[in-house]
Amino acid sequence: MKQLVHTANPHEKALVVAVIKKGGNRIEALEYLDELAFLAETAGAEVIGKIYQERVRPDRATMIGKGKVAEIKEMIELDDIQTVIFDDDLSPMQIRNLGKEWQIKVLDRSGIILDIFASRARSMEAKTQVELAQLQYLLPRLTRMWTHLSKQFGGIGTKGPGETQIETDRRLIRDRITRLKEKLSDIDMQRFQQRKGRLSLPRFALVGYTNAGKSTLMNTITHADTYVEDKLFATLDTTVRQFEFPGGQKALLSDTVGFIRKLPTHLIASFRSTLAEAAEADALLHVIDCTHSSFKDHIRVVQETLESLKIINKKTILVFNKIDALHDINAIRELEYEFPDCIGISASTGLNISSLIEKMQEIAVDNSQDIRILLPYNSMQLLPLMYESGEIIDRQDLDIGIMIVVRAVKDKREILLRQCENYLFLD
Ligand SMILES: Nc1nc2c(ncn2[C@@H]2O[C@H](COP(=O)(O)OP(=O)(O)OP(=O)(O)O)[C@@H](O)[C@H]2O)c(=O)[nH]1
Ligand SMILES: [Mg+2]
Repeated sequence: MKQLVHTANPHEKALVVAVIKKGGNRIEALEYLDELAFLAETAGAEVIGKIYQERVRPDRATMIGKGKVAEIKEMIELDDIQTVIFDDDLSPMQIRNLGKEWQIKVLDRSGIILDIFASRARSMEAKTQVELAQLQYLLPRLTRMWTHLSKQFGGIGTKGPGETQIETDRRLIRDRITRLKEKLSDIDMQRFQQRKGRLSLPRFALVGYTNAGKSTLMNTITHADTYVEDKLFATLDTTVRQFEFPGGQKALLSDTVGFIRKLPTHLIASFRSTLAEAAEADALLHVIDCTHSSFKDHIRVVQETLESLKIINKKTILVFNKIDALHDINAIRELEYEFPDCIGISASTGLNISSLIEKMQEIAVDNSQDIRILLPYNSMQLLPLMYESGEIIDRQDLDIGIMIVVRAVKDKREILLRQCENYLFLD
């Protein structure tokens, strides 16, 4: 299928708009409007204005009231605005009505997020996942007006399936969705095999809100060179790296896509395989930018997203990052009081990283155990199992057999103990 080729025009002028519930938390709503502006800028727009309207409930036909529609129309003409972006998902009818009234492109938060993902996807897996989510988002919105607008205006929010595809009927899109799902399940299977084939070491996964500093922490812990940027959704794929604790014990750390409020559900669903690494980890490092004014809300969003992915009851360390930029360093004491099992660090300066690593090592040690086995030469068929079960700490080829010490993680340990019951060497 042809991918859309429109690239975001860096000077596309945009307005961001939110409807705030009357009597609701206005400060929080305004912070989310700032976040929407950041998303729009990440997508390449220049945000000219942030507008909100307090309402008891959104207008069914236009989301905002008639007066606001007229006010925005004036701004559009005055400032040569090309796009209006809403914080909440718009219905196809609302998009149609507003597009007709303003004669410019009207998008919503999900559309922008999908657009950013589309421009950032590099691997085959990420591209397939994003395309699937885009098509699922597009399907109910496939109206003539939308098609008309996307052709006319291009740019941000229209980086979807190719124009020719938009004009074809829904059945074709449904067929494509089926094929993409099949392709993803093949990729899932490959990934599963890869993970199975990987050395059984204690596994940690970084999770957190976008821009919290996950990739920076990945680089600090594993001395790697993962892409870091002060933009939303710098990382879309999962990378896994091996690292060593002081003393030499090995473990794995994975970095993956960040979460955000109102992440389109299709997108979460299609990134399931990317997030499998977190689902199977022994423990999660939930990274939080504690300098962000809405960080508590970010914690909640991440927890809810993990729950929707059925990643629950995992051992989790709350990692309050960026403490180097905290105005009041004592604030970290309050956090420690409020959130037991948390730790304050700075991924970029290295502050307190060693305490974090200590905490991780405790988990790794709890989860793995050294097993000494004396394997006679007539039972060599069990030797590969030793290597699959964990890290080989010691191996001596003796006259009577091979003396081997395996550091096995919890789930592999039981199999190993069962199979080698007769050869355990207890000193
Ligand atoms: N002051 C300060 N900035 C940091 C720290 N850690 C990360 N940053 C900055 O925060 C921004 C985001 O960092 P990333 O590591 O890309 O964040 P991420 O969580 O991987 O983000 P996504 O991949 O987009 O979800 C970058 O500009 C980093 O330089 C820190 O400890 N202190
Ligand atoms: Mg990242």
